[in-house]
Amino acid sequence: MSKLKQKLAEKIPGYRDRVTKLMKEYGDTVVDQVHIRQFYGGMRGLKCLTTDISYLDPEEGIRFRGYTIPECLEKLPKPKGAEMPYVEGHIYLLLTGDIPGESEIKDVVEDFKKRRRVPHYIYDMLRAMPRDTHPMTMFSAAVLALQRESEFVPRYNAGLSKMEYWDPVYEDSMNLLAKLPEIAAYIYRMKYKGDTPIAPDPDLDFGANFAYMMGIDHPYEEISRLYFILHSDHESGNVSAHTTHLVGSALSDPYYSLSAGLNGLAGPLHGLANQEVLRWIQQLMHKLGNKLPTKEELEKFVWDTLNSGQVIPGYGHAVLRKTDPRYTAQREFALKHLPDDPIFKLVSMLYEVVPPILQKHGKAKNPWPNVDAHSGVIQWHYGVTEYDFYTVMFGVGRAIGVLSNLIWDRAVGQAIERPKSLTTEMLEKIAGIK
Ligand code: HAX
Repeated sequence: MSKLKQKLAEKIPGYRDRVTKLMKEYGDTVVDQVHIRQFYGGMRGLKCLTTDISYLDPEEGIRFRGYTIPECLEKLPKPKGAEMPYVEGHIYLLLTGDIPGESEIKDVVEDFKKRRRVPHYIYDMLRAMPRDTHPMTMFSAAVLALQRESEFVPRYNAGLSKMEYWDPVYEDSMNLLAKLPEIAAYIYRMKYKGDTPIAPDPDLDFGANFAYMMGIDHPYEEISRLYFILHSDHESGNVSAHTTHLVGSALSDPYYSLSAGLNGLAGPLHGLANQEVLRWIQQLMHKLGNKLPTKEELEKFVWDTLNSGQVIPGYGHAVLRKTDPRYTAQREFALKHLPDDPIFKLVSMLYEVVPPILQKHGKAKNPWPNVDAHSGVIQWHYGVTEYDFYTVMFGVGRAIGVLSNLIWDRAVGQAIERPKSLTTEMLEKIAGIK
């Protein structure tokens, strides 16, 4: 058994005891109230989910297992000479709550290498799809097609005890996570680089192997590690996390669950916003004959977007009320590695121009940039100009968080999700209208 799985096996009984105590002794304690606006307003703010893997404070942003992004980047072990930590170490942290040491890291890296091989039928299936299919459709379809590899399904069918569910869900999740960089890079090289996939390098870690298979040189492996870590988790109420959790609650295995979550990530209000940001910026550059706009030109473009009834992509958030620290982490990387990039300069100008306009516009509760406002510019700088691919990379990262959550869901015996609906007439009666 790997050190990571061993650690999980040690931690699960203590968590189960805490959950059992809460459920048995405090099950009727009131946590929140439901308001009519939340029935139609996407249940915004309703406290009815639980996760110990990350917590999103509206003012401070995300903490992974209690650690801020700068703390994670500083404390997690790094490959020799690298600027960014091992993605494998972040997986260890999300799953166990502990910062791994050198021997734990080596163990996870080696375990992932053993799980990497992608069955050939996945490539056959991807190749059979029309090449202009959106890469998120390809990515999600590949995850779904891998479902025949599930270890959860045969073990469940053989009569698995509920206490053991987490074990095959762990195996499926690790097998799946280890394969995602190769599937993503394969889609990229097949679709955009003249069908020239690059075989993985068995000696490289998760982030470096992805950069290698993308065919992009140093420091792209650093941005890959940063990108996957930053996008991994954002509490459990966002669409990709909640969908994965919901589908998994029916005991659909991790392949079904993650594929569903990725389909939610593919929406323009969620993960697809990173592609929308670059498309929007390109429209602007095109309009101005590829020169940097003046502040006035930029302000006009932002107002034109708003006045035509569209949202400003990369700005606003359902929970956050400050600049997203995932934006800031990417901005710091850009300031160090690509300070003179013209699109970075434009993204920086937008950071000055958009918030006051959104405040004046008066609708968005959060006028500040989110993660998606910055992810595209760095990718563009290193040659990944095919912006419809950006959400796939978000998906590789997001899989880390949602699958970690799924393992813990099964470990603590989370029930099938089934909230209750009311009719509009019932709500009118409750409101005293009828
Ligand atoms: N531009 C223009 N209007 C905006 C806006 C923006 N960036 N953000 C919010 N608003 C508008 C909303 O459309 C809404 O208008 P209506 O009342 O007419 O419906 C109003 O302001 C109130 O919305 P809100 O309460 O501030 O925001 P929500 O919680 O409803 O939605 C969103 C949060 C992220 C979906 C929203 O801010 C948005 O559409 N942003 C642009 C798209 C985007 O960047 N999405 C990525 C978010 C991060 C993420 O999940 N990444 O994966």
